[in-house]
Amino acid sequence: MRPLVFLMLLGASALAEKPRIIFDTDITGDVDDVLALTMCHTLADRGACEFLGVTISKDNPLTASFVDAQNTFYGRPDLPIGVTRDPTAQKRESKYLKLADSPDYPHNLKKNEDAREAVDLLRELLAKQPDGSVSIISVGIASNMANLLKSKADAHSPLDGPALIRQKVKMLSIMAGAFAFCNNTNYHLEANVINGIGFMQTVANDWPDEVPVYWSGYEIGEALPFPSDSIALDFGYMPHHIVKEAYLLHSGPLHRRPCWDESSVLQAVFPERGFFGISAAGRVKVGDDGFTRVVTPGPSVKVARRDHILTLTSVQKARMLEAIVQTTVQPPKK
Ligand SMILES: [Ca+2]
Repeated sequence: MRPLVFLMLLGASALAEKPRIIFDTDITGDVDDVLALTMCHTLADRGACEFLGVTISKDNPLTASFVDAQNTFYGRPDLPIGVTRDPTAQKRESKYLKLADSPDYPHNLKKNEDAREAVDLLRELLAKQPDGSVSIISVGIASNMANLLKSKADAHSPLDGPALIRQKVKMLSIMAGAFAFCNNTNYHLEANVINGIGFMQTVANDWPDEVPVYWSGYEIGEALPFPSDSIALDFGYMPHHIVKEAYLLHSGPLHRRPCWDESSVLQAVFPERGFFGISAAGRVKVGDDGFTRVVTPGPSVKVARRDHILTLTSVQKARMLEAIVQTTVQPPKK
């Protein structure tokens, strides 16, 4: 093979390995979803990943409009958006979604009724990608992930949900649960689980064994407080900044909001960069009260090594927080 052809093929294969990400969010109550969505955009701008679309797992009439406003702000006005239409998905008020109605943030998609249904969009996006190439980042309740698992063959793919995931998904990077002492207890019941326990049990029970799941527990985000100084100082490059305004509406100027959801973005895009430690693999079990625990394989315990729990040393913590800040404050690409 001529060297040039070999190099071109090598380049093509390196490009093919760039993570293709889908961001599944409950962007309503907490503001870390907004910062995490920004990271999906800025990391795609830097060429670190390809951003395929956003699905929304909670119910609020302004979710799709806000996400479209933020996507437009970051130069992706046509990024596909899907919303859950599951009547059992949690309805949630928001302190910041009203920014979608501001003239400062123009965009086209104004009503959830005009957005795609989340699972239909997930199935279409997955079916169109190369095998094993998609990293799903899920940072809210698991309504969309559970309903994807329950989905049947359709016009997008002849495969059912688990088979489609097995074929197309490289990893699930999920913010859910608690796996260490955190929030002053060793029995923390984490919001993404307890606001939809049945959904999270479906994911823990039925996600295919062959597709790794990286769990960022409550303790990870709790160890990563977003610096309020950055909100005050780093977003002045635009007269109106949707991230800064959402953060201030939710947390005010002094609060250092934990970076729960941002951690899962970084793990999905840079899984081999050592931002985190990874605990012994096993199986996450979700109790009926929403408590999460890990069962590890042993001589008498036969469970697949599907689930990995993220851990942080103090050095990783500092490095990680700086990476989150720098990718969050990065201006939109012109
Ligand atoms: Ca969230």
